[in-house]
Amino acid sequence: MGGANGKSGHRVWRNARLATMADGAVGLGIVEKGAVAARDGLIVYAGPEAEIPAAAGQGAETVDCVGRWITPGLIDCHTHLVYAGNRANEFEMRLAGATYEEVARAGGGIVSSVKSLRAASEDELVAETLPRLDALLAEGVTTVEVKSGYGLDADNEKKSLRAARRLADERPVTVRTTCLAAHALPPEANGDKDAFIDLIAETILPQVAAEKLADAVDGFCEGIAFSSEQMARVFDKAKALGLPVKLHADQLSNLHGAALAARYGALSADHLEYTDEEGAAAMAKAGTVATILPGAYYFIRETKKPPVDLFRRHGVKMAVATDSNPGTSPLTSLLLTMNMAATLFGMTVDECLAGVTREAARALGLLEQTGTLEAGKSADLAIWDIERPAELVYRMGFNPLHARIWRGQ
Ligand code: DI6
Ligand code: FE
Repeated sequence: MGGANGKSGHRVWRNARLATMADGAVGLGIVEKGAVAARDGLIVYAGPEAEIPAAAGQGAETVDCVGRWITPGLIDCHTHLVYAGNRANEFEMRLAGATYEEVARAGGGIVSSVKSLRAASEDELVAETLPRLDALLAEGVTTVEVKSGYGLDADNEKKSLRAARRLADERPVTVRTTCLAAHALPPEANGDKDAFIDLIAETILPQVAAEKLADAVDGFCEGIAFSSEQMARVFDKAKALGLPVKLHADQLSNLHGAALAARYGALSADHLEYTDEEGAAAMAKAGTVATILPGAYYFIRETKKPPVDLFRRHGVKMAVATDSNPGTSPLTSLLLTMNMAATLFGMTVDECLAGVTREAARALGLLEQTGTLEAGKSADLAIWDIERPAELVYRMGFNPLHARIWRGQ
């Protein structure tokens, strides 16, 4: 490699069509005859090729895109990518008519993933996760969020988060980690949810924070998991430790998780099938992003859809993510996820594309760094063999990615 000036760190992609996704731009922020220039991993120019400043273009290595489309690199802002084994057996049991209770009694559910994760070494976790990460990257993902939540004790939560951090050493991708210790009750808690919340607040979160293993704290606020009062205790601790929060909210019932998340200024509230108008209004006021997760809705054959129209009316920003996990969304395609968000929930092409770029960056608190094609941001790009952006949402099981650029490379 190496450019005309002998440095590989200065490049221009020219003869391209851009969907800049810039905040405030009309629609996708389309530039028909566009160019993107990057220096030392940062975008120094994105706009009409005819207007590229001399300083941004001169001496750069030039890439002719031959009219291809460039979007920001995709961002999967909600995954449980680090786990061991899988739950295909449960899937088969459910297909044969078994109920959730029967699956759980046969040792299934989140607890079966906890058992597998605890038995796996950190190296094994990294090795098992890489193929899933590679599937995401193959479709242009440049930033991925990864949650813990299958460890459920201090050592195993930390092991998961360390494995997640190591993914960024193994592949050219930005990884954001989230501590989801409040995901489920581990067997050794003997049904005592409050005592487990104490363990999270007094032991797990302080250790995770001290070792800087998490960028945010999440929880599962649900009848089958934790109440809003219990989640509030976790969030109080997260705030005290200086960590932003997110929440699995209102997925299977309305425990007013969206409002709780908003009250804590959460970066995002996720799922939201049962969120009501009060919750949507609170999220809008707090600037909390609604993360829409159609994979789980599809896979567990939910019937209640998230109120996307309510979010539109209140001006709540919507992200779209895979929720990649072994139990309810064994999905590693953001392209298919966009198709599901459009087909199942009526999201528009523009909303889907914003949901996996700009709004996903916002949901991770990374909007200053990535998510749009704008000067000053990381040169994270996806270059596509398509004629129009709608093709990225329209196709199922086809990958038109031509190239993926992470931090200019
Ligand atoms: N909501 C979900 O759908 C998943 N976690 C969560 O908080 C379920 C994860 C699993 O079953 O392994
Ligand atoms: Fe999830």
